[in-house]
Amino acid sequence: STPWFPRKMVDLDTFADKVLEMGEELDADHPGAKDPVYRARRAEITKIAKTYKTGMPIPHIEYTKEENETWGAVFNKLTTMFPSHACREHQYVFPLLVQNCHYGPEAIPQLDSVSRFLKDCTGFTLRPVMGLLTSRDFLNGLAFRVFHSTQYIRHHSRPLYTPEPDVCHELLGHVPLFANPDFADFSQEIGLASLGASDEDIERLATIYWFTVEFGICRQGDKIRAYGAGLLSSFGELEYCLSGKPELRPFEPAKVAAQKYPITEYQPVYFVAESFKDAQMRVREFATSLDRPFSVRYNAYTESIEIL
Ligand code: H2B
Ligand code: FE
Repeated sequence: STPWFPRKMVDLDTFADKVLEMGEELDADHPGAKDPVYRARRAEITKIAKTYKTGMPIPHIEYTKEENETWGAVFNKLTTMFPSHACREHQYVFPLLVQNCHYGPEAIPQLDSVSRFLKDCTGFTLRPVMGLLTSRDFLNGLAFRVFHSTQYIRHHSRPLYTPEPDVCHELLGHVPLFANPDFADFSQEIGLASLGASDEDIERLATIYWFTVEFGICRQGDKIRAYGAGLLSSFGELEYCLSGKPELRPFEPAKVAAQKYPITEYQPVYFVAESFKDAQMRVREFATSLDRPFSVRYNAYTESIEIL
């Protein structure tokens, strides 16, 4: 039988308290695990995500001086690399985020302002989330052009390291790409394919997501550039992925879907997309090979899924 999936935007409200590992309890090797002040602050911020409902503005967070400084350290380090390493779509949008959403080294931008900006660009919106969702829930959100975003920041003791998504990863890595129409379509395509998919197919789609939205690189003229958020938010790996050392292969979803990958070290292989449009068409084609007795379409007027 077909696994349950969200049919209307409000169905996403059911994801709020279904977070994995680090949602409420921090892993022992997390830099903030033994810091009670950090843990209390995390709990305060994730409470917003726990009670958030569709249609609400995302509550404003008054970030502390320490949190803003952590952000500033990450922002200053990464922005030196974007001109030479980020794809042109990321570079196009970044100054618009500075103008419209107060991106800059001084203070962490507010998710609500960023979400409104994305809505104007591509119809994507952000929802606050307590921590890692299951792959199924997370991908299902993309079908609605919804990106689940953390709102807390990494521990100040290691500004350039985090074992999990945080607001730096979301705002500097993911957000700029969701403002691009072709990338938005591409991401939604993975989301649509995930609705009601079998567990095995969710695993395949999560792997495709990993090698594209998180660790994708793309060809731009005679150069290659990074578009994956895991790369764009990691000073070390952003340098490494374009260094000529790792293996590069063409983006073919059926092959990508079967590729094993490490999650705590740099990737030994990256897949190169020719363009987001091309990648979307390939994922759409791949989706028809998945084991699902129906197809789906998103109705943007009613913000609901139609079953075909
Ligand atoms: N949950 C959250 N909150 N953020 C993510 O980036 C994320 C997730 N990534 N769940 C998902 C899993 C990804 O690793 C794939 C789809 O499994
Ligand atoms: Fe991510």
